[in-house]
Amino acid sequence: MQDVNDNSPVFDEQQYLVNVSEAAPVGTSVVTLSAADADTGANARLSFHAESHPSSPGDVDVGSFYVDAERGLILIRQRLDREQAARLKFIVVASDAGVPPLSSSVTVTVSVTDVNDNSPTFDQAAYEASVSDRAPRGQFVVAVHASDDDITDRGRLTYAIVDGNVRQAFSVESESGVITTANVGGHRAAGGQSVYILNVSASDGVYTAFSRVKIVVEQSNLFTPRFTQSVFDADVTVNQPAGLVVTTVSAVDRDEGVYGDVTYSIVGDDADELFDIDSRTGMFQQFKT
Ligand SMILES: [Ca+2]
Ligand SMILES: [Ca+2]
Ligand SMILES: [Ca+2]
Ligand SMILES: [Ca+2]
Repeated sequence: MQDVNDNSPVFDEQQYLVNVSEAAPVGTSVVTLSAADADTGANARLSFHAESHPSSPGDVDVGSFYVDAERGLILIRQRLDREQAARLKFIVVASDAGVPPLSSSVTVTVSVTDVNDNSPTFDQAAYEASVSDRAPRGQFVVAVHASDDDITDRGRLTYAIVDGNVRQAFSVESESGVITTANVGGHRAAGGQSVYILNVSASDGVYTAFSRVKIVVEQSNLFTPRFTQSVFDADVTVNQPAGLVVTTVSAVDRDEGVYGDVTYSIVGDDADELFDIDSRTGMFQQFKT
């Protein structure tokens, strides 16, 4: 008696959920689908093919896989990238060879698991900050931050200062990226500098990114000007032409920059009517008497 094709193929599973590493090479087998057909002969001889899922139209998801028509074996056809597509969904249809054929379909969902295949990236190529040279140890200066597309590296990046940290003036908290003062105070007395260019790194344990941090150490006013002599003697004669130089006083200030600039002035009720001083040079001149 001739068999009638009155049974559709039936998949062993209602749906297939599989995990595949994004590092799996092309050709890796993902899963083997299995279906049964209660008929006999050609009416039960099954073949498989893939179609795009209504929720993932287009060829991207289904195109990532190759379906072996006879065995129901699914292989990776194109390299997977979790950062591009973390979940791929498609339909596999099982058809018998009856005339006409009967078929049924099942959804295959592939979750792509993460590997560390991306480098961290700093939010900024360069950072700038300033801090007083009298800042106490541990004062906040600036926070650097990097991100990483790999989900397994979220919150796991570590930061370091790899170059430019003369005399260990600064330190960075390896987990937060917060840069604080470590040895800035008194840096000038130790011959320190006023501008630091730090090279900082962010690492996920395999890949490392770099950024630049410019820190200006603002000078504070530490020293009082001191005259080079406690007394400057000068002879003054009457009837001299105005402008005769009587003497030149000088004082030094150990501060750098503007705080080290010394200006001169005469203090006294009468003296400034008789004499004039050059505020920049300290040159002391007599008015006509
Ligand atoms: Ca059948
Ligand atoms: Ca990737
Ligand atoms: Ca990474
Ligand atoms: Ca990854």
